[in-house]
Amino acid sequence: MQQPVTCFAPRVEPIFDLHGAIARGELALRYQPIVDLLDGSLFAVEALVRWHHPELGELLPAAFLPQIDNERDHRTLDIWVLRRAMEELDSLPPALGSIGLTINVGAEHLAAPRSIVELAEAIASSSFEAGRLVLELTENTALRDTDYAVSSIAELKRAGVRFAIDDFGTGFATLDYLGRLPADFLKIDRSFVAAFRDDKWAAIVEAVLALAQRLGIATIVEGVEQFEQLHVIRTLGARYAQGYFLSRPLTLENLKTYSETPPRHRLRIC
Ligand code: G
Ligand code: MN
Repeated sequence: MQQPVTCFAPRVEPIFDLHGAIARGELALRYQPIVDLLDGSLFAVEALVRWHHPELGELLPAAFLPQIDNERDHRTLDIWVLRRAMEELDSLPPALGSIGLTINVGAEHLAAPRSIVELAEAIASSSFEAGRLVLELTENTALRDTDYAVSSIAELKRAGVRFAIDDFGTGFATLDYLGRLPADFLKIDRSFVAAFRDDKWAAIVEAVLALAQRLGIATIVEGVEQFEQLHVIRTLGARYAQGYFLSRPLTLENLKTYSETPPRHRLRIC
């Protein structure tokens, strides 16, 4: 008698399985220093996620974020990064005890009520001081409900959290945002610094710095890769800077070593 043929469909694991990656411990954080240009002291670190993918190798957010196509999973990732970074920084020696921590949060999530509750709960349940926390609002799509986002920001600000507008000057992070969102910091996108050779771009950055100052918002210039760029932004009056010239994103271990660098050496001034 002929045996019935049983057909098993091959089990296809999704290649970008975020929940699986979290469960298997494939995500890790790096910390990129943000330096105070007044004296070279370490002001804060930006937490940046890496995915050690078993098949694709080490992935940067730019490689995998576009593959995660639902807001719920983006929020899961943001919250995972927030919790892990607060926990790791809390484990640092007291000398590093007061540095700030910046976390990337999709600005569009601030319009999702559940997201605000999740953020507030994660912050409240940690022993990390909320006043050290800066949420960087990044934008992939236009913020649909700015009014709601403004009230969400206000609520988290009452807990002591501060806000930065990330990648300012590109995409959706426009002047309109500066007017509407109660930001504490403005992160000037690295493409402006990259274009510095041209006087026109230096003039734009100078004008943005002046505008931020007028609005009482502190500026963080991103993507500083060369001494000349550092020199120009200091001359133009930027307060904080971040970029490969100052430091690449570091492991927690290397951050401890970096924190021992004499502050003025970071700015290459004697
Ligand atoms: O969008 P956001 O500013 O959060 O992006 C941070 C990303 O920018 C990180 O992936 C980080 O590694 C990268 N980055 C940080 N400093 C520099 C730099 O000086 N040059 C370039 N090209 N990229 C940088
Ligand atoms: Mn950022």
